[in-house]
Amino acid sequence: MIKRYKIGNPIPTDSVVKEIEIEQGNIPFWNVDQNGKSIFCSLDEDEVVYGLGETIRGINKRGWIYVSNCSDDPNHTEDKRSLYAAQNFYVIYSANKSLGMYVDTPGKVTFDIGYSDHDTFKITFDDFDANIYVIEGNGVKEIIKEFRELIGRSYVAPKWAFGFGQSRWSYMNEDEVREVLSEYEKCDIPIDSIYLDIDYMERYKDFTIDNDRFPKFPEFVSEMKAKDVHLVPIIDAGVKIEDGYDVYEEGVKNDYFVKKEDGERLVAAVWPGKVHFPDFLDENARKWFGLKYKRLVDMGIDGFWNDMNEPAIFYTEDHLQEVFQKIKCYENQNLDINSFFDFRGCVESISNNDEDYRRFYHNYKGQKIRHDKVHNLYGYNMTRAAGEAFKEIAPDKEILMFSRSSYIGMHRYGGVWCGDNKSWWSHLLLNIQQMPGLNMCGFLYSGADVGGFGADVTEDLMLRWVAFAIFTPLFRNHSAMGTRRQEFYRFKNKEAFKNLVELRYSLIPYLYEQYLEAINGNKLLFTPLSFEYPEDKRAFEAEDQLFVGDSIMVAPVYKQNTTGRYVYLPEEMKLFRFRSFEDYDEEVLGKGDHYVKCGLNEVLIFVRKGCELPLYKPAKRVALLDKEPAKTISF
Ligand code: MIG
Repeated sequence: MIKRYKIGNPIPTDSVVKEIEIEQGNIPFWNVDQNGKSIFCSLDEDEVVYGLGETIRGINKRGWIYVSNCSDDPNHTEDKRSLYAAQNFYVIYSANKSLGMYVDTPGKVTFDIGYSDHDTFKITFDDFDANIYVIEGNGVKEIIKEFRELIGRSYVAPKWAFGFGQSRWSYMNEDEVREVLSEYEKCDIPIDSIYLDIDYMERYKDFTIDNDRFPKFPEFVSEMKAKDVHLVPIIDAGVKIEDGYDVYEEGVKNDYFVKKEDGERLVAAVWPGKVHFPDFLDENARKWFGLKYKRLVDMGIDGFWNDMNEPAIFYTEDHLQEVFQKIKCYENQNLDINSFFDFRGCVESISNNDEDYRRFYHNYKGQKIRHDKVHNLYGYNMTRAAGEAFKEIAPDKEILMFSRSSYIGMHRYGGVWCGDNKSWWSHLLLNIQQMPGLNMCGFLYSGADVGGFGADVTEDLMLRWVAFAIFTPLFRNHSAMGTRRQEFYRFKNKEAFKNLVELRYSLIPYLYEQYLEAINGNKLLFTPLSFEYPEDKRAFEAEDQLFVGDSIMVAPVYKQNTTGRYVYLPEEMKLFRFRSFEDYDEEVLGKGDHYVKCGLNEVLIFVRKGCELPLYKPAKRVALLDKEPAKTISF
């Protein structure tokens, strides 16, 4: 049962699709502190808090402080409080209690989940305005189901988007893309898509193609299509200020860009140099920007990723001027330690500065609203622009779309990737732990940059990462400019990569079916163990194992220089240790702890009692998979 409580006068977010009447009275279990702009409740010793979508740390959020404030921060270390997303749904859960809550408000919210006080959950609002949905029901899965019904059906990605995707910042021209494909083909590794990062554009202008690098783009798209390979270009939020660039000129003419208090358009800088930001919150601007995707769709493109939409800001013209002014004052000074730190801080403050988010306004539902008040809706509405337009420009096409920044509601228009992680073992674990929270919030099509985006990957990390990522809907190898090249064919043990990726293709029909079932039945694809075993304390602590769909459990290895790992089985299961689709061994393991061997070329799949897992003959493309499974493994 869902109840809605209203605090203050919340700005609508368009995240829920059902109208729920406002409840009078207090939020059950919670206290309100008007002065502190906060609400708080106590947590029992055995209660966990799951949810909040794409955040740092474990599946259980208890013991840290999380701030919903979409941020372009490429250092996902444990001390951070905000990443790219704002997904304010969670459940407070134990063997005898399940309470779901969705805190719907577009501004900054702080979730202190037993950080200041282990036994208190405190939520503090920048603006004390919110719709709070409280969901009580028959068990945690029922609560999640009700919540997902409230927010509407999740975006459905095309089946080919479950194929392997290779990305890199950036493949610079047609020939580089051709080479990537031919190297994969030489190694017999399946692949369905190749991503184009910002350098495919002409001077980083959205919806343009650099003619020197991709001289006949539509022909090139067809050439790839003929090989069943999809090209997936990136779109950035900022629109380059350049005379003669139609997107810029139309935006100016029709007043589609965000403006400052005085009515001047905000000038910021990102990859293209100086840009204006489209006002995605303005219905007309959203419609206009969305229809621009048609250009690429008309060239045969059927997949996109939306980036830099927190929005990321390298600097704004205004703030830059302020910084220069200040620097002048320091110039002839004898910098003592205080002024030195001030000086350094002043220069470092130019990017993604909070102050900049208070400098511009949106035209949102007929009102002028300062950006910081609706900050968390920006990326959502960029992706919504595309999603709404696709229905119009390509009603019969399935288009892949995922975004970096997100808010609940965006899950109806696209998926997400988890942004700029690093080639760290801890980020493989983070990838595992982010999946259930994302699913709870409606983001089923998701995944992290496999192998890690920043920093240099090692072959063993890549193998272990792939052994997990073959289960995530988005399975994309992506890395940053300047880092070690990490296409699978660059490594020594090409055979192992081939076998792992082939195993992914064997699993795709099962994964896709379970994915659709999770969407249509408002369930999770990745389920924490404790949801299935609420009475089992150990299941609550197993934060590095997940059920994937109804039939299987995975327990990935995420530590270097190990030959296996401890696995906790909440019930008897049958372990299949795969080296390839054809080569595997199996054994039944009883409830309890086991040290399970797992080589770098192996994947552990645990089949639950009474369950079956169909495996298909590996194919080089999703489109080439057989209609019927080659075999079914079961317990
Ligand atoms: O400031 O387009 O998260 O995936 O490769 C970096 C270049 C901008 C950030 C994205 C990343 C992408 C990169 N972008």
